[in-house]
Amino acid sequence: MKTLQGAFVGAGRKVAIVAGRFNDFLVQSLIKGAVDCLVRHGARDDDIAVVRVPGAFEIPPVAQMLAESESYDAVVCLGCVIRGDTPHFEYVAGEAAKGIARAAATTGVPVIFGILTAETIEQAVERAGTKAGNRGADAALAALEMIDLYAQIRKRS
Ligand code: INI
Repeated sequence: MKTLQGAFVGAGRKVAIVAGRFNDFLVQSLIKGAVDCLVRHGARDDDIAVVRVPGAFEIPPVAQMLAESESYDAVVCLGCVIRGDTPHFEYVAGEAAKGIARAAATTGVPVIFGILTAETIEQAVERAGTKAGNRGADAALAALEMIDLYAQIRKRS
């Protein structure tokens, strides 16, 4: 039996991070966690680009452009959507998830979903670098793993 799985190699990897500005207090922590994770795995700070967009709804088209640019090995999408009193949350989070999945499926470049979707601000805070970890760092790690996995699969086919 052969098991294929990606290694966490940061050296030489070029990664774009697309981050919403909405709920910026929390998104800043996600960006910090993602950059810290990439650099600690060997990526060069100069090889990481952070691209800011207004909110999570705007992340997919920009992620798609970056993935198609052939300048990055992976695109990490970061944002924070918190449920309010209206159905707005469903539209924003739903479109972000669908668009990111589409970008990943159509470009052949790993496009990673690192958007926090939370019922409350407290839940979001817990996942942005406090007691439930940092979703930005998790997303960066997933990006490194997927870059390496894609390379292995391409080499074999
Ligand atoms: N954008 C977010 O990233 N998070 C949210 O919680 C949010 N809410 O709740 O409204 C949000 N809305 C803005 C949206 O992403 C777009 O920027 C806006 O609708 C303009 O297209």
